[in-house]
Amino acid sequence: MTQTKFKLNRKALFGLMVLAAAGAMPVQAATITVDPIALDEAVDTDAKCSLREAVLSINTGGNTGACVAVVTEAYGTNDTVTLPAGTYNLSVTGFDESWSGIAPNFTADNVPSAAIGDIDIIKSVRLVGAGADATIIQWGAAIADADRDRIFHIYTTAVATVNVAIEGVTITGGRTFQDFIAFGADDLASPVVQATEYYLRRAGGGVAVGAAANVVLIDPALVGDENAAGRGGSQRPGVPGVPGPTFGLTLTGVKVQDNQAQGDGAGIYAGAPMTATNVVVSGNTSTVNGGGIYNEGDTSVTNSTISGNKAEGGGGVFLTGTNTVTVSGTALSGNRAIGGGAVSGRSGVTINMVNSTLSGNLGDDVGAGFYHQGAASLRFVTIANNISGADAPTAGSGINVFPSGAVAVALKNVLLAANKVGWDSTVEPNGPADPAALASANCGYTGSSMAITSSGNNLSSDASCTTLNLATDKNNVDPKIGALANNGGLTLTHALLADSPALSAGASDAAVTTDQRGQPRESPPDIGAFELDNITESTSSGGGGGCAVGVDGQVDPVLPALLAAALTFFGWRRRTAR
Ligand SMILES: [Ca+2]
Ligand SMILES: [Ca+2]
Ligand SMILES: [Ca+2]
Ligand SMILES: [Ca+2]
Repeated sequence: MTQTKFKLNRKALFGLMVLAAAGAMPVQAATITVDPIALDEAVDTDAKCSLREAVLSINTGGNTGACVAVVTEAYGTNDTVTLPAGTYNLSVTGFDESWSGIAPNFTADNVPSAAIGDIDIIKSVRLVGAGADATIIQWGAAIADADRDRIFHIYTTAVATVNVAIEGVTITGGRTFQDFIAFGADDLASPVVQATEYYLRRAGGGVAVGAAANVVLIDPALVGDENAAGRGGSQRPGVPGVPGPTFGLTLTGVKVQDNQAQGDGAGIYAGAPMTATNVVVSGNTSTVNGGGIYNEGDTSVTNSTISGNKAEGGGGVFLTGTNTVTVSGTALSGNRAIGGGAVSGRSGVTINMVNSTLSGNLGDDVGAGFYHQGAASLRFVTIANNISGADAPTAGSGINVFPSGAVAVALKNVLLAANKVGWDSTVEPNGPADPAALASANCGYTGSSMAITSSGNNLSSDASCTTLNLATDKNNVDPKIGALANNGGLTLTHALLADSPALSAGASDAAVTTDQRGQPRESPPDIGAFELDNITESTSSGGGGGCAVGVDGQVDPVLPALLAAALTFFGWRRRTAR
């Protein structure tokens, strides 16, 4: 401002008076920029601001160590931590989740501390990286697996609302373990008299939202994830009727890769609503449920890839609680679980899936593709080449329902191709050498009824989808699709070949104007997640290149590598007495 005289009109003068009455110039939310070469430390020794020190600044609302928000800024809600390109190696070990009590009344104690182990975030904040391939957050190579913790934990009981946004980073190498607490009573129901065991189980290998530790009681005479009874500690934030703070997680342009959990949700444990956009969740391994994502909130996953994750239930995603989950523009491929290779949903969850592909997932027992107990709507979805065991004679591999009450999975413009059952993973642990020799079961059910309904214009390569029987449905027809490939867009798709019966055989849906790749839908549209444009339909010999996948079901080329990675999983368990 110059020193020359100026006139104030009455309106401007009033404005200044209001500002003066407020006591100060408006202050901005704080922004901290982390130094990529700073040591991971909670107490400053290097005069540089580390990620841990930055989050401690946000949590405490004051400059910590060498982290300084500029003077016109004040800590409050929605502060920002900027993470320039670099690799951020965590090295401060220690666990802030433990247990207390005397058998049988153990409870989990969850005291979030960003000073040790996982980076605990207890205030609303944005973490902004320079892009997932540029900003990497991981445990340092010198830190042994057993000393690692997850990467980020969003939880507190001290603040009413915590909304965290993470953008443009990779989160990798996180670990959570279960700790042995004590032996319980003898299990008299077991044919072999055997003591039950108490464990503290920690969820969320990469990112956890909510109280992610709980005490479980396990009967060693049994196997499987149903063999665990929770005992306190697993508060479910954001669930109606459950008091406590509410949390929200927004992930944009984030990769969550190669994390492990001896608990639910190896990649992401979302005990709260989550919005995930342009996210890659891959190579994560859980010994319980939710290899990629364990979700218990009203969540949306958009334009994302969920691949090569493993778990006991829900290799790609495990969905539970009472909420609605929307999946669009997303590929789920090469995930593996005992039940629900790509998707496993519980009865309270309504799933809306559109413009998405489930391909090449494995279910050692059942439901390699879409395995659900609740209501769902699938529109413009392609479900192909998923392979299951032979858990039940009526079970399906592409879609398997086990309805709880009067719910159904409704299909419209859905393409089902070469989903197989009958694989014996005890004989062929890497997946079947010859999928074409297995029985085809695009649709099926566990229990008493096929709760799959048609809203029209579906196509199945076999005759197993007996309830897809409207005039516009096509059964036992070779869909003529390409292998899972990059056909443009952000995610992998199965292109339609030029002579596919799915071409122009769909019904227009005003809410769906593009395909999975973002290409415009035509009128009438094609069935499935991929739209072949009319010009290509009439002039080309194929949609997106690659070899065709016939009705006999060739394994996708990406599958063998994913299967090899899966092998290291099932023996991966640790038990620690202390
Ligand atoms: Ca420092
Ligand atoms: Ca923690
Ligand atoms: Ca911590
Ligand atoms: Ca078309």
